[in-house]
Amino acid sequence: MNRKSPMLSAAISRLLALLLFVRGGELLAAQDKPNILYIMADDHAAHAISAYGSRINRTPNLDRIARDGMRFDRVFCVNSICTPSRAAILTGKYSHLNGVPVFNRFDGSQPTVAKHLQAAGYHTGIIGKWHLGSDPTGFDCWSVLPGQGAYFNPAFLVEGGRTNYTGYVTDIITDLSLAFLKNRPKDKPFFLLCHHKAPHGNWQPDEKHKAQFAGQKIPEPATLFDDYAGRADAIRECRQKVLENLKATDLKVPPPAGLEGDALKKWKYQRFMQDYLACVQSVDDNVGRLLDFLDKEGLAANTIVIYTSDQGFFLGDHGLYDKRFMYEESVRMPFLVRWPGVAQPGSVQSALAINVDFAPTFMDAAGLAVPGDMQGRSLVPLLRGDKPADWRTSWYYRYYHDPGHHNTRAHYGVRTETHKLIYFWKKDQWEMYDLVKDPEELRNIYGDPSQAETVATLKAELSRLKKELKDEDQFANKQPPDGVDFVPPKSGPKGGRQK
Ligand SMILES: [Ca+2]
Repeated sequence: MNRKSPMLSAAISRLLALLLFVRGGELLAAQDKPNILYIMADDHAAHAISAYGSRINRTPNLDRIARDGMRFDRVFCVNSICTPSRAAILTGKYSHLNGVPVFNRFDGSQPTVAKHLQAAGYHTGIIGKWHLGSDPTGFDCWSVLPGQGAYFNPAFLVEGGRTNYTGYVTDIITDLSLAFLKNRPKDKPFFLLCHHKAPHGNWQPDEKHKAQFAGQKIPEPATLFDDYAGRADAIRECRQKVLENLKATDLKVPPPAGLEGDALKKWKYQRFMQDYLACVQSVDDNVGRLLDFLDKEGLAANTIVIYTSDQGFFLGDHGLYDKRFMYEESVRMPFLVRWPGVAQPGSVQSALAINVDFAPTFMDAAGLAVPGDMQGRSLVPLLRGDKPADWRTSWYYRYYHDPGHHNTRAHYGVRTETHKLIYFWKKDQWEMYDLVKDPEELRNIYGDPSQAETVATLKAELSRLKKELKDEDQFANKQPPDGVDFVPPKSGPKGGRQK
């Protein structure tokens, strides 16, 4: 029985050879896959990046990515707050399917792009702001801020405990990212999410930059004194207004005596923007450090570098700060991609893209099939400069956190190449904007009789998208409780973890 037939031996040999060949091929293929360095800031609006034509600051290192790669001009966040955007990016799914409509805990047992890439041989890491409550899954290495984290001397959660650091958070996130890159297994491609806390409120700049904007008059946005005429109630009712709602902890110094009304609003705008822009400047410096490292190590040619933010931000636009609303400044994400040999240097892409496209893009870039449960679409063809004939001409938005920190009304809507329709479903109020004639979204034309046909077309499109995306009002009337912000430790070395 021990005697093998020559035929069987030959078959086994062939099988072994084939296995070795496949194994070798896999290894070779793994090394050929591009590395992915995904850098995401928090609340960094595109209109505070010089590559996007900023009137208020210069960002030379972010501009390097745009100069050497592609600038996307129309990338949008489908639920414009921190935690839901992050869940949408990881899963490639809208909030109603990934289970994170508000600031609630992410169920880390669900599939994510990190898990898929890890399974395909990528060395995966997440460093910096996480804000999803549960421990990260799908990462070989993680070091994340608890909740929002601290600007100075931050603690980080790591596998099995916490580590305290001395210094400024943007520098430390970069240091830890560089350590990840230096210590990575060199025979594997890497997937690193470098997530900055900055420039999130309450905007605490580092020593190097804190005085940079102090003596300057930062140009005001054209809509700083928007009077909200003709709009739905939501914008009047919200508490994210520069004049009324910026707190003493946001402004840090009391306003000069006697200032009121428009003069006080102007002063508050200057004060918060000085700190916001100083925080951005540190992010820019630190992105430069990462780019320099890739150059020095010879990694730049095979590494996709992305710079984005979890959503946009009102920089005094419409008299507001923060995000949440479906207006352009809030939902528009910067998205700069350097991919040598694929994205043409200095190119610009204006196709409509959304943050649920990021996970499919990473899959596609890694040569993997996009899982059927992801709702986004790979941006790789757009990066190559080929816009598919059937590319989307509209996208769907839904915000749930009502009343939330800023008394912002829940709404959903659709944006096309030319128009935007918004429905505040708890108020049964509508807004519609013609983005070509009114790019600043000041004239609500929903009730204009001459627009009836456009209203009907957009309502039909809104219903179509809602159905296609399987939004069955899962969270329309009941939200999971908020639970991602850090709770101070009660006792013991592991206290304070969000489980
Ligand atoms: Ca954010």
